[in-house]
Amino acid sequence: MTQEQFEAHVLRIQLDGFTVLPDALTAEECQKARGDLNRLVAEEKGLSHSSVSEFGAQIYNLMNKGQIFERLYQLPDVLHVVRHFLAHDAVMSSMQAHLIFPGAGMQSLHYDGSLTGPTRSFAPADEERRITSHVLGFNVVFCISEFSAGNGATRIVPGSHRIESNFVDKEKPVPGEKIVEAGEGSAIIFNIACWHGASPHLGTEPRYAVMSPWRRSWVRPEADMSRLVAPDVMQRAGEDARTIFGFRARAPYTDRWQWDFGEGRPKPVWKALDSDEPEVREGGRKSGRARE
Ligand SMILES: O=C(O)CCC(=O)C(=O)O
Repeated sequence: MTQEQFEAHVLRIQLDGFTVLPDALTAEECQKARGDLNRLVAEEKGLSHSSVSEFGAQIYNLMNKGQIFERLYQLPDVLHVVRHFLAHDAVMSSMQAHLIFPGAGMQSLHYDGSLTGPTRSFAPADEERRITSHVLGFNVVFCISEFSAGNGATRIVPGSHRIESNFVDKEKPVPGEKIVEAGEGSAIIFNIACWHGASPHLGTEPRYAVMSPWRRSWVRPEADMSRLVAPDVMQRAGEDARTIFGFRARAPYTDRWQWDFGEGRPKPVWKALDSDEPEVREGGRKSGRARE
């Protein structure tokens, strides 16, 4: 990406709330990802509480379920744009597929972040206003197959990221609403405060997408990736891994002198304090003190 292209993406995000990076993934990478998603849909279909249904499928924690998905947080152009708005220590908040099957209806317009914090406005003094002055999170939608009008592509209301009210009228058509048409391999990056939703699927082939949302390091993520990420995935993710998966964003849960801020965990001698079990933590306190 040239500097000129980067600046154009930044301006689009400021004006419209979203931009499209074409060719973020290659055709081969998309083909591999589709194969893995088909496998995962078949595997997860029969699980109790599975998110696979007649018209759609959500598959979570993809970084642990196929090596191809590890690419999605290693793309310099995507990271450049994300970090320009969310800072160098932005944290990946989740990684999930959203497949839409032929016949699926329209998903209501909504904005993200109302469960996890950034657009949650439930305190009386908020007077039903969201925080819109800064970008607090992005969703990054990877088009694992082409997005076109009629195949369930994401629709976005340009400029809606600036609306302070937390009310989204789901009934009325919204003027200026846009179906984002994008080629296979594109990455759609949008401010989570934008009103958006999937459009109806009138076609014949599934629409494949993988979402890798990002948050500021101090905003509660959709999932605590530091507890979810598999050890081999961490190892392959390189030196950025502890930032991307949110280890460095963890609040200390020890005395500050026992905490390694760079690593986002207790210092090795206090490792037992990492446990969720109070008995293990108590034993660790005794042996840590003896070893310090
Ligand atoms: O799949 C899409 O196009 C949008 C999905 C979405 O907005 C969501 O699941 O919150």
